[in-house]
Amino acid sequence: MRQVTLYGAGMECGASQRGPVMGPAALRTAGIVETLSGLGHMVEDRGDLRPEPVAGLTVPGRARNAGAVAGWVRALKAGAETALAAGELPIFLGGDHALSAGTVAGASAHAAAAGRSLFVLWLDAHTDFNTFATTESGNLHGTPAAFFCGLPGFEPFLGGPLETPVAPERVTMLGIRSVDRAEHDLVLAHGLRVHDMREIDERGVAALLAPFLDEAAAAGAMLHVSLDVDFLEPEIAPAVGTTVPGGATFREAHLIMEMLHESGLVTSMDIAELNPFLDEAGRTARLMVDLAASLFGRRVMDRQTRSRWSRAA
Ligand code: Z70
Ligand code: MN
Ligand code: MN
Ligand code: MN
Repeated sequence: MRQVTLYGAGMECGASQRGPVMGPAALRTAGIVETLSGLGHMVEDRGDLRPEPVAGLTVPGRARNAGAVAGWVRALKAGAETALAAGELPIFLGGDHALSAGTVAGASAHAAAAGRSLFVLWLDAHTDFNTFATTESGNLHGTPAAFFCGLPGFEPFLGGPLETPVAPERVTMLGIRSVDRAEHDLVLAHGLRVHDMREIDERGVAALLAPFLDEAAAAGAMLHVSLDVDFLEPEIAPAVGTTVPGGATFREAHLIMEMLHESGLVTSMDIAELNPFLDEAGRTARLMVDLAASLFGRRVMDRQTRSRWSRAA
């Protein structure tokens, strides 16, 4: 049983299309509170966070809505730190993926204060590793991973440098199939563990994920999971602004969630990029809630075999 708290973060200023503002409401309508409560957890919906007001922010290059994004990043960083310090397992309901700049920064600040390391599992079609200098679109939802890994140039987000960046070698990305040229070189240079769809096809998600979870368990680490709707194949998850064909299947996604549950390692989570304006009668919102259910313990059969992870929930 976990103390799960939900925080709406309906930002859309980092995205190219409008609609993610409705993401938190759609996840609530799809029954996220009832579903997680039904699995035996203590679940509390803390309502929607609001961005901090940020005035007169200027950034180099072509970044769009930088002041508005900075306001959300600051509010979300503080929100994540407060929730984790209170012993909660927060789930942040997006909202565009720029929200993770704040949530992961908050989680890493908390981990540092608690003397633990933070591992990040990034489930996405995109690496979201652009900087103000490399972004081609200007959409800041393409930048959060570069921000929380401490790449230079993001000082406007917090009004100063990020004090507790995430070590890039503790970031594993799965599902990747769309990376910009300059972004690609940055990802390689910084040593993130990026597993593209080809690698999933060749080796399978379990073989890619298990060693990462083993390492996090051995380190006594905290684990933040950031799930972008576009990680999934668009035919099963159409409610997202940037659809990229060839995504993770229903079965791959559920297997990842079940392994995460079994690991007992997850300490915070984002559900990002849900755009209910593009959904088909709520099916993507319901799928995201079902995936969360698998992460929080829903299963088909009780396993007779012992879990491979010592800290299993
Ligand atoms: C592209 C950019 C992106 C999410 C699209 C796409 C980024 N690399 N991220 N959807 N979640 O514009 O920077
Ligand atoms: Mn993303
Ligand atoms: Mn994406
Ligand atoms: Mn996207």
